[in-house]
Amino acid sequence: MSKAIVSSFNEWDPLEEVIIGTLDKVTVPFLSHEMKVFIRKEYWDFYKKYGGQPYPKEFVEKGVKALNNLEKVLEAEGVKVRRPEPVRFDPDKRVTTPHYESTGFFNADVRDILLIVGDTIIEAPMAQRCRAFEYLGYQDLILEYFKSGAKWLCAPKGSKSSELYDYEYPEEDMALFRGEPISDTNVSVFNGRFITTEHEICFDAADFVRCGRDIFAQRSHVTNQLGIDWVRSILEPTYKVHNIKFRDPSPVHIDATWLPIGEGKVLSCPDRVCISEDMLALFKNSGWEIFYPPPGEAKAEFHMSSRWLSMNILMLDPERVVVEKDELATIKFFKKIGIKPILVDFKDHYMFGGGIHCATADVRRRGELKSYFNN
Ligand code: DAV
Repeated sequence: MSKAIVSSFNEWDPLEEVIIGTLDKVTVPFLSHEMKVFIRKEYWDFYKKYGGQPYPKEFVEKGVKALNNLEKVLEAEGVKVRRPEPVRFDPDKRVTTPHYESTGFFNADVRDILLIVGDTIIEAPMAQRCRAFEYLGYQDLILEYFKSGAKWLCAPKGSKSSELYDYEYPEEDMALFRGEPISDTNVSVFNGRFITTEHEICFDAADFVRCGRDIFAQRSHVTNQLGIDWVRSILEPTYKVHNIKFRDPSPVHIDATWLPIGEGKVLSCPDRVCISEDMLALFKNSGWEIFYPPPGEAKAEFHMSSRWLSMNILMLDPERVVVEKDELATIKFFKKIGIKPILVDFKDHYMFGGGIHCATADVRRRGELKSYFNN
């Protein structure tokens, strides 16, 4: 039995240790070009006005409380929770690189940055300029894990120069909010066009989900094919990294679209179904069942996400799931399929773009590396 502190191969083995991010010194991102696919249009004026400044205090206080609620619930379930050190740098400060100027954004959605595969922590380069330095908030914690025996890899950070972004990307195709049904099939993404180009490697860790020896990755606005190819080059031949595609006009992060919840069970967002024939065949031929959860219904602010944060859940083990307490339909759905919902008051974090899965990174799950597919 492995005693490694960092050891996590899938999304559902019994959870023993987890990182929850922080909203410490969260800063309103500038409405830069690449953020326009991410922020809902009705909030563009807010981001134009406040970009680079701290978020209004009352939003932050509520968001912090939501993260603390999650910490308490997980601890009560016997999970060891780690939080990053307080941010020591000044995220309000404008960062100047040889290619751009920006400010920091936030640290809460640790899933976006850290891809943990087995005993290896991979730091993602991130695609959005305002998130390029977010990794700084996790350095102490990762160093500690490194000293305890974990492997630590940093993906090529790239330059995030203007060549990485498609400045001609049509505005009418931006932030087609992910998850809301769309009738027009002629949107840019369906023709293989994204806000990021293939100029250099870029990815967010949250575009990857882990199922033992098989890892599924989507090309999105924040993860390009070079990013997926880099992860594949690092993890092969122990792991297979598959490209998977969904009918999503504005893909950013896979974990409110396609989320494995146990051996042979995956949640699929009904508004953005899988359109990769080969992947559907792989799941089917390996005996996997696809579950379609109901839409989210919590009353919350959604600045940069769809309402499908309801399915952005965290499995404690194959029998227990952490769900937002107001997502009543989702709670009912899990009960119906025999999974016990553990409730948390979390919706005030939604406005920062993430759900429960986003705000966490599972450091250790009790279990071994296995294959769940007939490849
Ligand atoms: O449905 O808007 C949310 C995931 C963000 N980390 C969505 C995707």
